[in-house]
Order: sequence, then C-alpha cells, then structure tokens
Amino acid sequence: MYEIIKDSKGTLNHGISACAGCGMELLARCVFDVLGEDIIIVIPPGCAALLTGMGAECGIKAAGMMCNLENTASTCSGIRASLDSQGNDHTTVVGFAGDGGTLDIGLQSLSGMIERGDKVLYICYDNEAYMNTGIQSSSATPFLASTTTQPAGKPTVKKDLVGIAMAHDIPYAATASLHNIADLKKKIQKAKDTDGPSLIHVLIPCPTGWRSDPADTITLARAAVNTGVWVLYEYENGEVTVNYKPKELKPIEEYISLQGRFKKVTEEEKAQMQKIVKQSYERKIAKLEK
Ligand SMILES: Cc1ncc(C[n+]2csc(CCOP(=O)(O)OP(=O)(O)O)c2C)c(N)n1
Ligand code: SF4
Ligand SMILES: [Mg+2]
Repeated sequence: MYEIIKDSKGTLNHGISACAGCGMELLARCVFDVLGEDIIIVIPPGCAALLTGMGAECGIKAAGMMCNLENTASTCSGIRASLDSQGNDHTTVVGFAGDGGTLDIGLQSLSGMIERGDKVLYICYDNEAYMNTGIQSSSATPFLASTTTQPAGKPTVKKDLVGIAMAHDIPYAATASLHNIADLKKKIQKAKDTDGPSLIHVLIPCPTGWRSDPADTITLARAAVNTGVWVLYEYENGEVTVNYKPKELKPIEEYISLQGRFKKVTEEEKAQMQKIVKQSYERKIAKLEK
C-alpha cells in the first residue's frame, strides 16, 4: 500500500519528481488549491503521472486513479455516473491530462463526455509535445518547433482545443496561462461550479521539452499572451469573453528566442511565423467577438 506524506501542506506534497521550473506542477498545485480534497482525480500516462509520487510514498492527498492515455474523459464519466448513483453531488471529478492524451489520442473520449453532458472538470495541461516519452510532436506542437520526431520543425500549426469544445456547445470552456494565477484559479472555480462538462486548456512552458531556462517559465507564459501566440478567453453558456488583449502585440522574437526548440528557425521562417501568429490572432479575436 502507498503511504501518504501527511505533514506536507496542501493536497499535493512537496518533493515530487517533476523537472525544475515545470509549469505542469505549478498548474497542479493551483488546481488542488481551488478544488481541495473532495475530488477524484483521473490522470493518464504522461508527466502528470509523476505527481502520484515515487516508491512507497503517494504525492496526492486525494482519491484518484491512473487511466489509459486514450480514455481520461470516459473514465471520468464512469466515476461521475457511479457517484451520481450513490447520490453524491459534492465530489468533483477532474481529469488532468496532457496535450497528447487530449488533443490526439483522447479526443474521441473527450468529445463523448461533452456530448453526453457529464459533469466532469477536464483540464488539459498543454506542454505542446509528448514530453514524458521523449519530446515527440503532438497536434498541439506549434509551427516550426523542433521535436525528436520532427527535428527540422513541425510543418503544421496547432489544433484549437477550446474551438472544438465550443463546437459541442460545452457549458464552460476557457484558456488560461500560468502568468495570471488569479485568472486561472477563477476559471477553475467556475469550471467546478458548472452543472455539466467543463474544460480548461492551459499553455504549459516545459523547460525540458522547450529547451528553456527553468527560471523563464512564467516569463514564457506571459510572452505567449503578449505576442498573441496564446489568447485568453472563456466560453460560458454560449457567450464568449476575451479576458485580455495586449494593446499592441509584441514581436514573436520575445517568445521564441528563449526556447531552444526554435533555435534552427531561419530569419525567413521567423518572418513567416510572425505573419501566421498575427493573422491567426486577428482572425481568432474577430471570430470570438463577432
Ligand atoms: C496507447 C498508448 N500509446 C502510447 C503510450 C506511451 N506514452 C505514455 S506517456 C506518453 C506521452 C503523453 O503525452 P502528453 O499527453 O502530451 O503528456 P506529457 O507526457 O507531455 O505530460 C506516451 C506516448 C501509452 N501509455 N499508451
Ligand atoms: S518534461 Fe516538461 S512537463 Fe514533464 S516534468 Fe519535465 S518540465 Fe514538467
Ligand atoms: Mg504533452
């Protein structure tokens, strides 16, 4: 049996084995801060599985289980159905999965969960690749980022997860960023209080996979928003709110120069990236505010 370290503060113990500067760990601490211990957390294989601890010690002081990579959402749905049948309407069922487990292999399971209207809080921590198995590209990997499966840079752009959830008319969905913890926590609370499925998609700087300085994790999260790479918005009962619009977009250079995964990008490619980011930002804002 696993032993829970009881003297550590909060629902997630200190001393777990994520890399220095890991954004996923910071996000997990925020999630547990808001949700407390009356939860059942479902985590698929991936870096978040590290949170459960090492050896005989368990890192999470709450109920949970590890599912398969492809079925986080359907596992959550099954747990919700079981709790409902026992008349339990107070325990939050939360899925906590990476981009590979969400935007690729788990997408069908997530689509079913949203379509059925199951009351589950689903959080996608998006570090933009299959990090735990050695930095392979996923459909969340951005244009021209170098990964072990696409060392010359990914030739296509990122999938739009919240856009897909909006197409299901999900009751609540939001994007969030680690540089604005107050906004992130407010969204987790709103998602928890939603009477139906909810989704939060968080961009997660990952020093190991992005080849960035662990000290730059928050700087990168902020730069993603200020360059227009990451847009902060919410979809709530059919209404969209754009939470933040930079007065003027910062040059993409401020974001990519801090990351080794963009080291091979040429000046010509950089100009192409800048054009794509600006166009996609403007299109997205126009679509969301229509
Ligand atoms: C069906 C299946 N295929 C492959 C794997 C191997 N695998 C374990 S973790 C992982 C990476 C998951 O990537 P992501 O969901 O982005 O999480 P991250 O590792 O980035 O935290 C993979 C491919 C698996 N467990 N199951
Ligand atoms: S590889 Fe990235 S996401 Fe995984 S534990 Fe390390 S920093 Fe965190
Ligand atoms: Mg990932």
